[in-house]
Amino acid sequence: MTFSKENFKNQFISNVRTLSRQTVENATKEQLYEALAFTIRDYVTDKWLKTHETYDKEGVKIVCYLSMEFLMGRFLGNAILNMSIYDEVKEVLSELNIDYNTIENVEKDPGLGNGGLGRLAACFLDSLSTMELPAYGCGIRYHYGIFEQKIENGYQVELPDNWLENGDIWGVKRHEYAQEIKFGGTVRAVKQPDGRYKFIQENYESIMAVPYDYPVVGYDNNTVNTLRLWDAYAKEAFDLQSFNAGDYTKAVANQNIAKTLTEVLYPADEHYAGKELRLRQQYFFVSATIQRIVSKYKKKFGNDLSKFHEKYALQLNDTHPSIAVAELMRVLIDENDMEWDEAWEITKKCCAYTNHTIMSEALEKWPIELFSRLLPRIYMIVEEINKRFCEMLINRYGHDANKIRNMAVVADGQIRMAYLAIVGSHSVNGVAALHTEILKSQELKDFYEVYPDRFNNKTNGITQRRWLGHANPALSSLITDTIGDGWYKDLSELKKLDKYAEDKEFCKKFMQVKSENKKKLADYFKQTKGIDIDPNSIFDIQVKRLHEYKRQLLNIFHVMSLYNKLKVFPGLDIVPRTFIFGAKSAAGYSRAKLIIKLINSVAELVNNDESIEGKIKVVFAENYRVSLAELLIPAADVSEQISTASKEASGTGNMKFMLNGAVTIGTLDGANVEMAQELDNEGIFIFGMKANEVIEEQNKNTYNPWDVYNFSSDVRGVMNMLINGTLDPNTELFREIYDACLNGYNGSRADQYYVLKDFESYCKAQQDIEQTYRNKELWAKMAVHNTACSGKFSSDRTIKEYADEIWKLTPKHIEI
Ligand code: 26V
Repeated sequence: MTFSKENFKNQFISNVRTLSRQTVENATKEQLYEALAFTIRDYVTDKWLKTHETYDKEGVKIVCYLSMEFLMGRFLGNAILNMSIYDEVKEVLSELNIDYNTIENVEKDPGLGNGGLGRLAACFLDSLSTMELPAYGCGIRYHYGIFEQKIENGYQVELPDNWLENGDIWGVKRHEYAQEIKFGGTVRAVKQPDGRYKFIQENYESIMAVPYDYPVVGYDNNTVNTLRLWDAYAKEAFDLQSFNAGDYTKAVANQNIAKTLTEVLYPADEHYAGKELRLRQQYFFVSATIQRIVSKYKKKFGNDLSKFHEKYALQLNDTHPSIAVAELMRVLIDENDMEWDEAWEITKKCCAYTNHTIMSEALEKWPIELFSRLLPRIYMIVEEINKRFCEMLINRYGHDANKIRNMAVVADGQIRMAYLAIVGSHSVNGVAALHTEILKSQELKDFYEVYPDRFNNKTNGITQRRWLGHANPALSSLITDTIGDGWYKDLSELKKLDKYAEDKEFCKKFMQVKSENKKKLADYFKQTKGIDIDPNSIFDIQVKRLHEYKRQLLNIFHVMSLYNKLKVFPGLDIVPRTFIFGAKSAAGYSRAKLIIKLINSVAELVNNDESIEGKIKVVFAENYRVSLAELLIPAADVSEQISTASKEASGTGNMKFMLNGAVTIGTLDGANVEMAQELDNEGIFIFGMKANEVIEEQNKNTYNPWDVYNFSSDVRGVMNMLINGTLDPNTELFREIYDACLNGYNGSRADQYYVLKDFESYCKAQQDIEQTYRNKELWAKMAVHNTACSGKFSSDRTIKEYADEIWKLTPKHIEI
């Protein structure tokens, strides 16, 4: 079915009629959304079928991107943009007196991820389809995504996010591919005539995994790949045997497990908690994926699995799916009679592991007790992997007990999932150059020594289709009018804009777009929060998960010190600024929640103090999510990327802001380092300790924040404000933050993320920014320069590197 405006219009009108028995004039916006989504889905379906038909017929190699999280954002707008029918759809709707944006906003934002890692997976899928690379995203169909955040009295309150409430228009349920997943029970070894053992899992409980497929539409081509999310169902609604025997509890137990398994996404990002349900989720989707691809392979290529790795690559998005190493071994050995050594070679050739954090709290280590009880056969395989790995180490290093204990996959009563992933993969990558270097020289030093060839870097990227094309249509048009539309598929084209940084006319237009985007955001805050912000003020934005290492505290301390200055010198000539924060905190992370309260208390104080004449304002944007990011990022003048150096593996928000012409204030951390390089240090304001200084300081442990306190009256002012009743009548409310900064709290070091240590340097960089902003021409030049230099940070570039160097995957053009 080819697209024509006329056909589209008729189909849309007819869908409104059949789906909701309404005329277009009388239909609600929800009904209109549904009809529009169905209409678009029809166009997608043709390409989708053709894509898979081609993959099947030609037996191409496919990558499975295994991830616990896919933070896709809304489907409709993205599909329309990628099919290049945005203008036509908008026109048809306006002919029918329908405002496209109102309809688009009806769609619930599928928040099946926490933050950077989940959004990266979504950007990767977009790039894979656009570059015509055969791929599946494989994950879990959580019924509840990341919680919806409300701010009540300055505190975060979490509400369930029932994203499926109004149906699931984009998901296609595939009963025919259901897989049985086995938990628990015992393993019986049976000696076979040839002397080998066969291992049989018995008395287990079964859960059925049923996939839902979602289309991933490539830009301006016919490729539609699949995001396959597995949902859990009880094998039999009732276990009749138990029921008849009077064991009601057991009879419904399966049902309960099935219900809870895919119920909710774990919302604690970068914090490992060792919860049984989480391990169940991991094995559930990994086992379903592997069983499915092995059986599909056999159907296509026969029962000989010796070339399996030539047809499937498995990319492990962090350690969460690293159980895949053992599950693939199990399927090859137990279910297909392969010998260990051959299975091991194939497994290593299939698997590749991406590390996304060096935060030790995030390291997954499962207790043997739990792991072996839930996955008895998988545990045996992990033990065997560990035994062979340790033997290899002994061969190499002799009986160096410390070395072996430090590196073992199973030690201290735990299974270390990162080590399992490294040992069972042919590739281990970090997500920015600095991050990979830190992995090699610190966290994974021992493994780098043993497997130097496995380690490589893949600097993250973002899709320009969503983060410029869709999020910032006005800037997209300006760019396309100036240098053509090649940037949609090749972001390095933006380099051509650099010469326009000198062109006053162009810069003026560029800043006009920014100004319009700022007005739109100001309207949003007026409508949703009733707050007035000045579109002419500097929009300074920090949006990301709330975490101490990301240092939202540093930002709000700077605001507090500015406020203190304005109180002392009311006439102080500063450029008006609006500080915008957006962040969800893990529900159980009390320090992070207190920081949210602090930001809101500062906002309350500053926004209502007439004596400072509105020179600074603070806004907490509630419920930060993909769709809100699409509104916020295009409106930013200043992008805050201020993590403690060495702690942020890459960051991807930093790239989105840069692409949209914001100027960064940041540390030399994660991908900021590479951004500064691309920019030639123009239009980026770097401050603070370097990664090696942080690491050295951590080792020395001689830093005393009281020295900073005694030296700086600004710091004293801010610290006092935390406990002197200015922010809250309860003077003890923020005592914990005060103590964490100055004295250490609950066993952690004083100022462990060096907020006070970097404070002065940060304030200096903020002053530089203000001075630069006063020079409108210089500022515009820097903004344009940022967009022009952001080409490297397309996820297309990242995916090409993965495909060429790790997956050995070639594009397959889909002909219609
Ligand atoms: C860990 C856990 C532990 C158990 C509970 C749920 C949960 C969820 C996520 C994680 C790992 C989070 C790691 C992560 O998101 N890292 C981020 O990855 C981005 C993409 O590579 C990168 O840009 C960010 O710098 C990095 O923090």
